[in-house]
Amino acid sequence: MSGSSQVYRSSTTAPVNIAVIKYWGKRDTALNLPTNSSLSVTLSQKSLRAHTTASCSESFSGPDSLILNGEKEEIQSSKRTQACLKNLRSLREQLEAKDGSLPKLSKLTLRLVSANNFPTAAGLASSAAGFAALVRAIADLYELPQSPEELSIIARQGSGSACRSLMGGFVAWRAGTKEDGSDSLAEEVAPVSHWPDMRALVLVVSAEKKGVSSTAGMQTTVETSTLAPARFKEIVPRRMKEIEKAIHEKDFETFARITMQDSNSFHAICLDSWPPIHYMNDVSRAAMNAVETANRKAGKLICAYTFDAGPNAVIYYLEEHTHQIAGVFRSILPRIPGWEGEFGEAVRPNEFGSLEQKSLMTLKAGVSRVICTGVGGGPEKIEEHLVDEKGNAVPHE
Ligand code: 2P0
Repeated sequence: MSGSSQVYRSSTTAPVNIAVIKYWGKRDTALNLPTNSSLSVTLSQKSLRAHTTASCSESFSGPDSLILNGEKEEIQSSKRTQACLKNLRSLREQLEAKDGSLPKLSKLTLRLVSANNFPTAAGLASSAAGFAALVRAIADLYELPQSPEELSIIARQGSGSACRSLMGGFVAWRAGTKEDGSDSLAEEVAPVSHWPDMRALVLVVSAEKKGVSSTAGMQTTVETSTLAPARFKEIVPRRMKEIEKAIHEKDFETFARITMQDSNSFHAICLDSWPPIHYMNDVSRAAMNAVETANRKAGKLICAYTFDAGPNAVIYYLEEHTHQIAGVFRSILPRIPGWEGEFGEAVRPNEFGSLEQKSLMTLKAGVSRVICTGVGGGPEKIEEHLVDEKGNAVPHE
């Protein structure tokens, strides 16, 4: 193919990340600059991923477009998406200005097509994987030389937590201090290979779209919570140091304690906001109870719960404790979907969890699926395109 009909394409997949030190609060809402640093575990893309194709061509006309899970998204009015596109185009323009032989892709209409393999807005950080995939795919299409850290500054403007999905393993988002946000970026703390036996069991409590959006909730907290300033200034900076050390030393007990403390601290400042923000429900508390029971039975911390802006539980544990943790949940929830797949198949039901009856019944009634997964790698370039050679979106499955 040549000339004006050529369709340039690049595709990538990007992972979901689940924070163990939570981002909750912005010091700048336009640039998505956070009130504190945060740290997450990147989850395996075998279970959860966004897949995005970025394409451009002289034969495309009209404004840039995005199709997400088969539906056209309105991106012209989305300041966040526009900020990402503007930054990426400007980096491409710089390359084109330096090397006149490069095709002027920065001038062409972008057609973006994306699909998640999990429900959007189910409280599973779909915006993180989505913006990470979008930025990575366009950066590859434009053949940008920028590092994942540099691209994380762009993804952050799409959605704060997205900056942490540009890398695998254990990832810190440094809050930074500059007003322009140029030092508010993600950094790999340790790769997957450092602690590959880290597992995560997600209990999906609700696949409904969530009530209070993160963006609105964070603003309410920053403006009204009396507990939040201490969290931003003292508690999180201390915990970041402690948990990074725990990760480097593969000290699971410290990792687990801080993870649970920080989830509770985040939900405490939500409850301390006015009007108060509730994300956890009875099913979440039953999951907490199950984690505490497993830890008590083991006589040490072998698992840790964490909850985001919704009722779903994420439980971290090491592979060697699969039977004591995932096994107990499998025996309580044998028939719900999600036990198939690489990590889940290895889980045998364990009937000796000794969970009290009330929590048991609450979990049985309230958990709709599990996602049995583990720590995974960063975005991957793939040749499976969601836009065909002629520039048409491939129909959504
Ligand atoms: C986190 N969450 O660290 C925290 C914990 C939810 C609870 O990042 O407004 O979708 O797009 O920057 O990233 C969810 O907030 O918010 C989030 P925006 P985002 O994972």
